Formats: sequence, structure tokens, C-alpha cells
Amino acid sequence: MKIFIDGKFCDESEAKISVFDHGLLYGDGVFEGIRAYHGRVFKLKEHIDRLFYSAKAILLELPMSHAALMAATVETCRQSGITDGYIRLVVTRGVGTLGLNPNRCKNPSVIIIADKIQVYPKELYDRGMDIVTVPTVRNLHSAVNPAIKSLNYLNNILAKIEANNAGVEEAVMLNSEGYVAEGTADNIFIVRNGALCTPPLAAGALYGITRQTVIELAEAAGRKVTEPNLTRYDLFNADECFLTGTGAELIPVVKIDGRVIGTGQPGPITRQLVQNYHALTKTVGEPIYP
Ligand code: PXG
Repeated sequence: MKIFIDGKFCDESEAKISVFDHGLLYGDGVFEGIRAYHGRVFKLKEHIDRLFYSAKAILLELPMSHAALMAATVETCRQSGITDGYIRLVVTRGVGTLGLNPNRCKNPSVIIIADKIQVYPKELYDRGMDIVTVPTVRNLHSAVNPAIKSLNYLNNILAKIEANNAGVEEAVMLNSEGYVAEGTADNIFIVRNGALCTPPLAAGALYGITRQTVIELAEAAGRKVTEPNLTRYDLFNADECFLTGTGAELIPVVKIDGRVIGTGQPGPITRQLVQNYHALTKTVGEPIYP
């Protein structure tokens, strides 16, 4: 495996950053999680676009152009021999002094790792997953905006711990008004009477790239997709439910807070969308080995 750090490729054992990097000291930075399928980097442009938006929102000037970041991501996959895998692109504020002041950090660092990821146990993709709503609420827009994919994931990690303590793999986070926001690293959809609903981005959801892909796939199949505010009531009364994310892909949800959703089995519309998603990954993406 070769890791890209600030324009150079190095071996895993040499891939190190300074203890004075503000990414480590303060979680000051942004990241992307990207997948490669069948020798192509899936939705790469969309991920780099979002990285730029996240960086802009925290006033971090990326030291590479959009095109250079795309090329470096593909090259990292090539150098690591990846055809199917997971790419983690991290941009930190860089090395500074102790103390928050980001002005002391002169050079942001860009790190790209291409490896594997298995977010949830494989059998849950067939059987469906149990999830719970948790006490930790999604960050307020007026605090660290949840649209920013920042290195500060403690809000979500606390929710994940609460889910794990409840004996399940994933949490549904509500926002401070009690509306459904998203999972800890995935967006949520429900199916009701053949139509799909997913919380609006203003409810505290990340602008999920898989979410957008699923909206497009569902609409192409003639299904209506709306983005209303959803409550726990809406989740409990759904015919089907599933989560979407680059890591998670599409995973059916069959129980929420101990209540059975729909038939208690992954639903037909969810299954169809899973198939359509995997079909899309065969043709879409930047070729790694052109
Ligand atoms: N919400 C949050 C809070 C996320 O972090 C998503 C939704 C789904 O977005 P995408 O664009 O991926 O469909 C995410 C994505 C990891 C990992 O390393 C995390 C994510 C994606 C991939 C890997 O844990 N988060």
C-alpha cells in the first residue's frame, strides 16, 4: 500500500504526520470517504466538490486544485493496486503551534489512503439491521454545521457508542427539534406506499453522495422521492427503511427502537435499489487503470 502525503507517495510504515498538526490537536480539517468499484473511483468529482465545500466552510484553502486532487486520488489507488476498495482523503489545517489559532498553520496537509472498508457485518445486508434512536442529537447548524465533513466526528462517535451500548450497529440521530436527521455515517430513507422519503438537508443530514445517487435511481425507476421532516412516528410506520453511505452502501433496516419495520424483512423496493446501485458502480467512475 502506498500513501499520498503532500505530493509524495510513501509506504505505510513511513506514513506519519506531526503531533503538532492541528488535524490531530483540534480536529481541524476535512475529509472524504470514497469507494472504488471494478477499477473505477465512484462519484469522484462529487466527492472532491464536497471536499472543497467543506474546506470553504471552515476557511481552509486547499493546497491542490480540483483536478490535481482527482488525479492524486486515482494515482493513490493505482499505486496501492486497488480495484475495489475505500479511499480516505484527509486535509488537515497542517502543522502549527499549541493553541487553536489556525493562522499559525502555514501549510495544510493532504493525505490519501486507499484500502478496504467493511462498515457493517456482511450478513446484515441480507437480513437487515436493527438500529435505535439515541440521546445525542445532531450538531446544530449554528454550531459546526452538519453539512461540513470535518475531522470532528465526536458528535457521531458518541451516538455510535450509544447504539453499540444498546446492542445494535447503528444509531439514528434526531436533531434538536426531534426530527430525524441521519445515521452516524449514513443517510436514512423510508418507503411508504411505493414512494421514498428522506430527511431534508436542513434537518441536519450530510449532503450524502449515495443519498443523491439513490434519489436519482429511484426517480429513474418512476418512484416519487420527497424530503419532508420525519419523526420517529414516520420511521415506525414505514413499509421499508434503509441507510445509505459510501461506507455502508445501501443497507436495509428492519427494526428501530425494538419495533419491527414493515414485514421485518428487507423490502422489495430496497432490494431493487441495492441491485440498481451495484449495477451503476460497474459503469460509473474515473478509471484507475485506463
Ligand atoms: N452522514 C454522515 C454524517 C456521514 O459521515 C454520510 C452521511 C453518507 O454520505 P455519502 O456521501 O458517503 O453517501 C456520511 C459518510 C468512515 C466513512 O470512514 C464515513 C462516511 C463515508 C465513508 C466512510 O467511517 N461517512
